[in-house]
Amino acid sequence: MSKTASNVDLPVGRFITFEGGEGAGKSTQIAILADRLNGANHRTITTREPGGSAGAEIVRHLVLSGMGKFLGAEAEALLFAAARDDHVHQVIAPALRRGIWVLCDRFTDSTRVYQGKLGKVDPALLRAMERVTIGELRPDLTLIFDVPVAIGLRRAILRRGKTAADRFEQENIEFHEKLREAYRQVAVDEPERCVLIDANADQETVAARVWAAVKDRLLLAVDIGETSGA
Ligand code: Z5A
Repeated sequence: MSKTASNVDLPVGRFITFEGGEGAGKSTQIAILADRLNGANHRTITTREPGGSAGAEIVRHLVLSGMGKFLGAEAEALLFAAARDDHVHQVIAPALRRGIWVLCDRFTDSTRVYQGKLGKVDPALLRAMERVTIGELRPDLTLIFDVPVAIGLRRAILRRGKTAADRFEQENIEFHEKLREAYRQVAVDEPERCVLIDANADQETVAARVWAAVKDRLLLAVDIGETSGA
């Protein structure tokens, strides 16, 4: 979390966002990482977007039902922004100020990629919405889960079972291929913040990759009780 004049002297938690296409395994890995961090005495909460706060969950229902699609990409982006505004102010920022680690399933990169790159919403409009919704808040680390489209969609279908596909699962293969490419580009463009995680492996292997990235970027050896030779 970026330090601002109002929180500079307070304990500051770490903010990790999980990004990627359908069925990449984000939710699965968030739960595993939260257990691991809590076990290492870092108070940790998990949350998600759209949603994560009472107001934002209402918007989640609206958007994922597909109602936003008929309003167009810009209006849909505004809905995600409204949800994020509530989520940041009610949940994320207060937790970080209390020194709690926040693991969030999707955040601003989802808007940049889904509504920006895929929906062709003007980047200037997206930046303006970010100024309003998140201010100076930035993830300390963004893990981008990369998996071949066919595998991700197969996982999403298996998980969904007989329930209906949501708004974005209904998009065609070309959409999902572009989505994957756009996310890979985010990792290339912002290497200080982002780590691309090869998620085309079993859950334990992916979890080990996630933990290695978190250790490397955010945890000093002393924090996790390891010696420098470990
Ligand atoms: N969206 C947007 O457009 N703009 C925005 O600003 C924001 C969001 C914030 C939210 O969907 C949608 O909103 C999203 C983008 C858009 N698009 N869609 N759809 P969501 O919250 O309902 O779902 P999601 O974020 O896309 O996640 P997901 O598809 O549910 O997948 P996941 O969390 O990455 O995967 P998972 O649930 O952990 O795993 C899926 C299945 O695979 C499950 O059965 C697991 O047991 C299994 N799995 C997990 N890992 C593995 C491995 N390693 N091997 C094999 N099987 C695995």
